[in-house]
Amino acid sequence: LTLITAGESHGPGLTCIVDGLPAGLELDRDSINRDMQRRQLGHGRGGRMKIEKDGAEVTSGVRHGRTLGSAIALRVDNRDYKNWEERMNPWPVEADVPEVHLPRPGHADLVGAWKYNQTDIRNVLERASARETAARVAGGALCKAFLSALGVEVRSHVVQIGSVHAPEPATLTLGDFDAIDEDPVRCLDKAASKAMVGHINQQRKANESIGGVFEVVAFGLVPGLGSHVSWETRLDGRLAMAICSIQAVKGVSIGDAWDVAGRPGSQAHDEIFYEDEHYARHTNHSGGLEGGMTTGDPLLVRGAMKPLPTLTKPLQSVDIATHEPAQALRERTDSCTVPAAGVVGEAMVAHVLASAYIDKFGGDHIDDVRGALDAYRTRIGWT
Ligand code: EPS
Repeated sequence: LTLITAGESHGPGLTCIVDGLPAGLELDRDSINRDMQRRQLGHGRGGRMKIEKDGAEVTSGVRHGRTLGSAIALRVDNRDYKNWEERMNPWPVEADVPEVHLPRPGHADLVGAWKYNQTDIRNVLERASARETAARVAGGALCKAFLSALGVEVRSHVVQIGSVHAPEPATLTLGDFDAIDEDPVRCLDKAASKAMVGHINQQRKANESIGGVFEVVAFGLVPGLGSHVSWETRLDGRLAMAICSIQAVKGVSIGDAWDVAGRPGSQAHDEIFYEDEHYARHTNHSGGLEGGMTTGDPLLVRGAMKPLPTLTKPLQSVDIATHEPAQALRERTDSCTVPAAGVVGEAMVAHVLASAYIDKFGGDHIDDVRGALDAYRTRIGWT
């Protein structure tokens, strides 16, 4: 299942192509657009989000609300393009467009300019921008629709913003997430949420940007997605890549990862029981993955996001045209995007899981996938 994106932050628009979904899958336009809007939410967003009202237009691969089995293309317009038509026009313009020469520490600016032989950093930063995640979320919404049809639901929440941590919930259920998007930082704990909002306000006033940690949770997975037999089919690795590929994410963890590293083995694993003719676990330290395969328990994946590299009080840098010391590029920016990154994390996890279902159950039509899944569930007694 491939998901590719194209598009620059202030160009005419973004495109996502998803290829490999079975035919006959029912899609709902509103739920795709709901995800597009959820990605725009969160306390700490900047001026750009007042301009964009994201929605995804399907231009191929779908007819009368059902997939055709062919590649699906989604178009997301950049409303802001009207303010950037000269600077970002795909074709030559009369106007004299100034180049950007001041790389931001922490951004792709400097290395991208070296690597792609650019004198104008804008030729790098436009694609490196996290605006690209709007296209991922559009494609991810299709993966989520496929997973939903197989009984899998993917959610996310924020567990840390800057120095403020939410208390660790003992267990999570799907119902816990019903009102998550109504919270200003998409946090499940009200007191922590309030402290997070306060922290963002305080740091923003100090011209700082703020990072944090989000968690993606998937419910309803069948055991045995992914595989232990070769490194590239281990689901832990695929999820880590998917999460770490999100702009500004520097770390990923699965289950109690960093905590179990410091515990003795007797407190690190999930003991196996047989109750009411079913296998059962009373803990989920593994985050729903053993041997690179899903266990059938909720999948728990976290992404750690660094503070955004565009600062309203810029850091020390160098002008790449003159090599003179200078302050880094100062652009309009968000101060905190961890709540939005959680929504992007859902899309990325949904893509990895949808791929794993297709790898295991194949199917040109959604009914074939369901048939193969049901037969497997019956065989392993997972009912
Ligand atoms: C971004 C900078 C800001 C963000 C943008 C990512 O945009 P601008 O430079 O236009 O103010 O708002 O994110 C989005 C536009 C988005 O849709 O998420 C950056 O430099 O990465």
